[in-house]
Amino acid sequence: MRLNNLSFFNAKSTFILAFSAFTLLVACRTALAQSDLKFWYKQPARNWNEALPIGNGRIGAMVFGRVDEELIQLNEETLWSGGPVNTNPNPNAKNYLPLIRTAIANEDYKLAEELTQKMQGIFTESYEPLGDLIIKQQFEGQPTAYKRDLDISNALSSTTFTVAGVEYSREIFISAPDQVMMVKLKASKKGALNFTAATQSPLYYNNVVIAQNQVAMKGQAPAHTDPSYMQTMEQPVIYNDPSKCKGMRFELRMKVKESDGKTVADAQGLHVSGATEVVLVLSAATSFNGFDKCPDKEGKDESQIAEKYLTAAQAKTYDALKGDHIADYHKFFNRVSLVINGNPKTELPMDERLKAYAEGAKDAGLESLYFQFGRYLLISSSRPGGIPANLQGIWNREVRPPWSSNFTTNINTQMNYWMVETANLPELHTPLIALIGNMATTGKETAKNFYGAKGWTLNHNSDIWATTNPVSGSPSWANWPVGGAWLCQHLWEHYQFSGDKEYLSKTAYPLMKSAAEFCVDWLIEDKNGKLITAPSTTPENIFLTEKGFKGSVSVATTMDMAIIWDLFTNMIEASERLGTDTEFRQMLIEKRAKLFPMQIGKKGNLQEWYKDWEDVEPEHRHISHLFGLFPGRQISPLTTPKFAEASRKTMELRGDGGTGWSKGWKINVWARLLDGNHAYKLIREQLKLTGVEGTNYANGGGTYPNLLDAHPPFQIDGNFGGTSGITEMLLQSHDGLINILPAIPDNWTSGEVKGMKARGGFELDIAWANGKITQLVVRSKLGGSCRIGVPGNLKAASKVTLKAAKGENSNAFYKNIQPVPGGTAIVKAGKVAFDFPTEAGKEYVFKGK
Ligand code: FUC
Repeated sequence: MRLNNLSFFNAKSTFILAFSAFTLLVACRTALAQSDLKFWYKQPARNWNEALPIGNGRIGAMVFGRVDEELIQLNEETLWSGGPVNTNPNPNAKNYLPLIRTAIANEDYKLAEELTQKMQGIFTESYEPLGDLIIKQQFEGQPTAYKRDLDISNALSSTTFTVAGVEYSREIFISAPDQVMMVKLKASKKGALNFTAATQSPLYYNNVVIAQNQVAMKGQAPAHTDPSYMQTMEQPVIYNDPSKCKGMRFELRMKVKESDGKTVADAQGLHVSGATEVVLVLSAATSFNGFDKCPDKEGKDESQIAEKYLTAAQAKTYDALKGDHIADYHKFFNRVSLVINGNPKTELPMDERLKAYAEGAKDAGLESLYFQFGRYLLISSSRPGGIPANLQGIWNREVRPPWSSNFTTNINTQMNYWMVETANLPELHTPLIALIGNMATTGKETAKNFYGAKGWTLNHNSDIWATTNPVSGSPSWANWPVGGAWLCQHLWEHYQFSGDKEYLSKTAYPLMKSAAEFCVDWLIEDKNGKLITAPSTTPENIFLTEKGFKGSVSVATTMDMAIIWDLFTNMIEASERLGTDTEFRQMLIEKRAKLFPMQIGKKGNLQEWYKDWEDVEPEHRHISHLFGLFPGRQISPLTTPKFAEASRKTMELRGDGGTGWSKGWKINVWARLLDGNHAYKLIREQLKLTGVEGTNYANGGGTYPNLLDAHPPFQIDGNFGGTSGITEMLLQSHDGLINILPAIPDNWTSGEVKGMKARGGFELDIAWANGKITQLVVRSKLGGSCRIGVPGNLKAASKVTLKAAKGENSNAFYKNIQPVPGGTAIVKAGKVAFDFPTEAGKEYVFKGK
């Protein structure tokens, strides 16, 4: 609904602000540095959940920091089982569609469930580990003064200890510009370094000597790996596909780059003796050559690629490699800094710090570190030209990892990227965008073969081969063809933040349009003329009918309709922005108006199903029906207060429990409900130290000693979701204005965040104290009117007229969504909304008053 008057914002007058708009190109900003971004431990990692992750997007490592047998577990992001996907594994699938629809129309949900299972295909493949680097070092005596740390402000890991009066150190990093992993070992006494560096893999492999100071580990990935939850009598991991179209090759190279000692190489590894300082360099590659190429016979020459990186690194000094690595990392990391309550310092190692926090200690520094750790992890696992961060980012040690360590697209993959634009890392979005492009290719086949529909579709998970079909298993998760439509939100948001029209027209729009075409075909009319999806599920929840049947297949789940509403709305705006496709746009406007509507249930909650059924598991970890509130924009306390209130009720009924990513999601939702204190409560719960290994839903959630999120098991989405939640507490820009500090908890009495992004190409620095802005800086990349909602009043600084916000936001990126009277939460928070004009490339400074 549109309104001409924003008087409820409580903005009384027009403010003419004095001075100093100065031109400053956003790109040329001084690097921001945030201290306190190193965390450490007094002892080596006892298990994987204590080891520390490093990575350059492609190569990943978990550093255990062990003294006499250092373990560094390695990954390469393209190393997956399998090969190009069969897009028609179940040619009969679509024949069941009319039968399912009849069963649902007859309200025979049992039959519908059974028939829906016939519309299923094959499982995805698995992300595989590369292997281990083991450094065996001989010592006489026990280590003292042990310390290992991870410095996320420089992406460096180090381990130091003393044995028999000799200080030893190891410094490790993985460089993106040079595509190598560097390990520098040092001893304080001349000639005291004696070690063997060996490599091994849980996959098929063979170690060979390349030169006196260089070895290679050559291996092959499985042709197929069954998901870990599949229990059949058959071989779960199969090697050697005779067609050479499955099972990629890989190679790891390791070389002594610099040493003042002696090196000998054999099949056991590199043996170094009598050295004081040694630099090892490692490189890795696979034969993966694209989602649609046979990885063996059409594969890349992995050996040549690994060799090329090693040779290039040889020409540079260790210090030059390190300097370039840090400079490259800073380019991303230093764009955003966050200080909460002054980031109070602590002397505690991370495991003890987490324990103290779980026991109730205040540690705002840990909260801001956790925010930055999410950014660190994404920079380390998702680089342009590469593969997106999977369920474990790029860090996996198992041949059959939990849920195949794949791309689970009914929440998890999207959660990985929720913060990428707001936390100023837009380039890191591109691997996901590229994968969406691949999914659209296979997804067109899935749309045709499984649904007899146009366009492209994706179900609840995928892999490096861009699998899109419904996998086998319970329809509650397997049959869910709106995964592609959801991912299209990422295509749109990448434009919303950058304003890059060429990207919108060439990349995003065609993919969005094709996904919308699928949805148009997939929707059918119900007897009242509403458009519904059928069959329809809502991940991964089960309803209980009046007759006591427990099922998952019905029609028009709230999430289905919300995702389609989101895609249609984004498409409508995209075609307006591009000035194209008038007829298609009109058709979408008409269809959107007929979508089965959101409903409020008898408990005052937002209904999850088309009927007001009970949940079999009322505290289920998924909160799919709240898609419209987050990550969507159909519901907001400002624009649809009634549905926002129903969403709040739903959240109360679901409770604050849940596994790792579920809590991450809930932080975002409470922030969107503008309830900072509730969001904060969940941050504290998410940071609760856990040692729980294995899969455990009941006792779920928490953070491992290495700061990685526990589903359990480890799943990286919770980390990224947590970072996103904090961004949503600091800044929102989805519902008609830039809402500054929309959900600051009482505990964050003061703070400063720099470099956050808002839609329409704005970048903001926000400083606050006692719930009021002290300084606000807005940098405009694209120009245009800027509408801000701020707690308290603003005064002076730039030569710009600050007017009370009125009527429609004229900025194209904020059009079509207008606050309504009754959308009062912002007023309750004492907010004032202003408009001011901006010019591209200029910076505007305001002070609180
Ligand atoms: C979804 C979740 C599971 C798990 C899996 C990877 O299916 O429901 O809990 O996180 O993704």
